[in-house]
Amino acid sequence: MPAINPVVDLAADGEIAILSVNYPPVNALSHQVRAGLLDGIRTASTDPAIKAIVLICEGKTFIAGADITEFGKPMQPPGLVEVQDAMEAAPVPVIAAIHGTALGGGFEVALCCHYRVAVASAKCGLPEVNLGLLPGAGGTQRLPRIVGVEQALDMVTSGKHVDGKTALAAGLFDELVPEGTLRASAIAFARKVVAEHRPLKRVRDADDKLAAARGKPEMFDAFRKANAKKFRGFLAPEYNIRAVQAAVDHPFDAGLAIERKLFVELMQGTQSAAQRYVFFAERQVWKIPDVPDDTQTIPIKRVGIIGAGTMGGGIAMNFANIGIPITIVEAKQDALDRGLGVVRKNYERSTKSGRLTMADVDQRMALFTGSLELEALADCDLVIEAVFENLAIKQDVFGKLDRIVKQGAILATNTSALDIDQIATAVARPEAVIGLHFFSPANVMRLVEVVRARHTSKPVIATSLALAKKLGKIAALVGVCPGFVGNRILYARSQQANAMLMEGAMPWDIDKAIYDFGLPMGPFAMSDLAGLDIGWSAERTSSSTIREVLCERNRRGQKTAAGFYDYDEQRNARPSPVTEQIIREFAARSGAPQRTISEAEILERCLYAQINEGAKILEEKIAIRPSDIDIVWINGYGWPVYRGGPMFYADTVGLREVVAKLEGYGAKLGKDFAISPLLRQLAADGKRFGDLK
Ligand code: 3H9
Repeated sequence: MPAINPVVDLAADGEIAILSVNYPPVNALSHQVRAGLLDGIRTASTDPAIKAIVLICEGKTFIAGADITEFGKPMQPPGLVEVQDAMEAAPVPVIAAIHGTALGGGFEVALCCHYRVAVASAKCGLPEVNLGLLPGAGGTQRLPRIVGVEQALDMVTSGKHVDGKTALAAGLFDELVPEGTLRASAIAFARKVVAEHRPLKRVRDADDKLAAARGKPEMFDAFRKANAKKFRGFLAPEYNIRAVQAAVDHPFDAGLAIERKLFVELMQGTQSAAQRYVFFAERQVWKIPDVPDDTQTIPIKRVGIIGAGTMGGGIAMNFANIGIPITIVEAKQDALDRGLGVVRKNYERSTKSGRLTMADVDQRMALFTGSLELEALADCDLVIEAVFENLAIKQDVFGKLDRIVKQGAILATNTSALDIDQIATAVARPEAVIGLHFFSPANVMRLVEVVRARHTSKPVIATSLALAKKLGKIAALVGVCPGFVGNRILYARSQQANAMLMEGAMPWDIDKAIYDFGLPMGPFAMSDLAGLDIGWSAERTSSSTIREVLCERNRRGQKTAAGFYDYDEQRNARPSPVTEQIIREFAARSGAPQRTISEAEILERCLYAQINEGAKILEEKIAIRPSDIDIVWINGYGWPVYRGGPMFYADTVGLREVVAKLEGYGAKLGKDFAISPLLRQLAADGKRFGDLK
């Protein structure tokens, strides 16, 4: 039998045709793959010698979905549905042989095969929701016909990958076969189907699982309600729900037509464009132009952490989770005991949700060695300092580490504010110094800013990034400047938020605008959560800022049940008349005229100031690319994924509009506010941040 085209091959093993796809890296359904599959199915189905067809993939995975790089471009025929129809209507059984991940369009192709066999390590799923889409090739119609409505809703709105065993139990796979034998086992399975004259099972014809859900629309509303918080702001989950509902309410082809219409709507919208952009941004962020993939890395067998406080303990947990032993150093025994106690408690909490067993907890705790001496860190391959944010103290620690820790080790600081080049002056090996800025709580938050100092070596960078990946984090490589990328942009927003308090807005007005835009909380709620007294001291307080006055009145945030807001016992916030009065008095003293500030102005001043700061960060080469800034803000500060990050958002608004608005706010932005020359230039040229390559 002939090779169909460079990426699809058709061969025969006796009376069984083998249609195989070989399109690295993930066998995505590009135009050539679709064309090859269609040709292959047609050729094999019209060959009288062929009794069954096995569809299998080369490389590390079964088809992982539509080719996302083709989205947004004109579709070249054949469409996927044409391919699927040919499979489903084939006169001989078609068997999908699955390894790796059968995802999205790939799984939808498998659902058009009459049978599915898989190795146990294979997974399947419909992750389109994560791209702001829904399965647009019959997935929302076929899936509930196999697993029922409840499980289908869960799968399409979470996008989760289902493991082989679960898929077998749910009827998504017909048989699991031994690892490494997929091709032979699938051929044997095909022979069995032929010998036993098994029927050509078409998922589209199944109805019993749907019948059970008919006349129960409340099921869908209950699902929406239960997940309202998770789905807030996102269009795709709701569209997925409607598509599954169409499977229940309509015959197959009518349901398919509804699915298509909903799919096209999502595909044309900004949310999906943003989420697809983020998909690629998350992969690009690891690529560092001057640190090639083959850069040598340093084996990390033991990690040292200095400081067993919230940050140190949280950071250490990440390493324990992947089995790396940790030596944790504190100045005093009681602080060390307290820190390790908190770590254990955090782990024990995970046993309640069933994520860990007590044996897991013990195993992880056994990886910790506590010490009161920096000398205990001598053999560590990586030391992360997480002590008090004070340059002199950190320099002192690094000076000592330089004398103690073996050569070749990485000396990292978790500072979020200090100049790492200054810290590096304390050692004779500045090439070993790097910033690893974890976000709090460090065992939960995905983001790590990896901060490259002036002399940081490439192996130290490559090792830090590889390690972050192993920890399950997402890391952005950034340069040294006050606040690095994330906090510097946060500061730009805070300045505007604080300025607006003086002009007549209340904290809750500003927070509401930011929350409704899609962030998990606004700047003032965030300050209350973090504690208003960070960096504040009762001895040195001067009543010169609203924040100071709040602290002086023991309004230090959530922990004192009062800050910008008042809190009840469940920590529910409500606007505070006390805070309002403090702000009004401050504003009166400042002489600033009071006015009503619109939600639009709140958003524009906060967000455009962030965009402007992002542009400066790019100018100064503190971030490598705009999408890295977006990754930082999505993963570190909860910027809504469906708006793609501040820089992507700026492109959707239009940079001319951003500059025009900033100019319009002029004096209100503050005396030091300057519009970034890069932002101005891009706007003048009619360009986007996305054009910066
Ligand atoms: C869909 O199917 C719509 C249909 O319902 C309807 C159609 C009508 N296309 O992640 P990795 C690239 S929507 C193009 O690092 P891993 C990726 O960019 C789709 N390219 O590997 C990267 O490129 P580079 C539904 C893709 O082993 C390289 O492959 N499917 C695609 O960690 C390696 O990727 C999905 O959403 C694609 N579909 O993980 C699945 N997928 O090397 C999306 C990947 O240049 N993919 N690339 O940076 C994944 O979840 C993971 O890639 C996978 C492998 C789990 C497969």
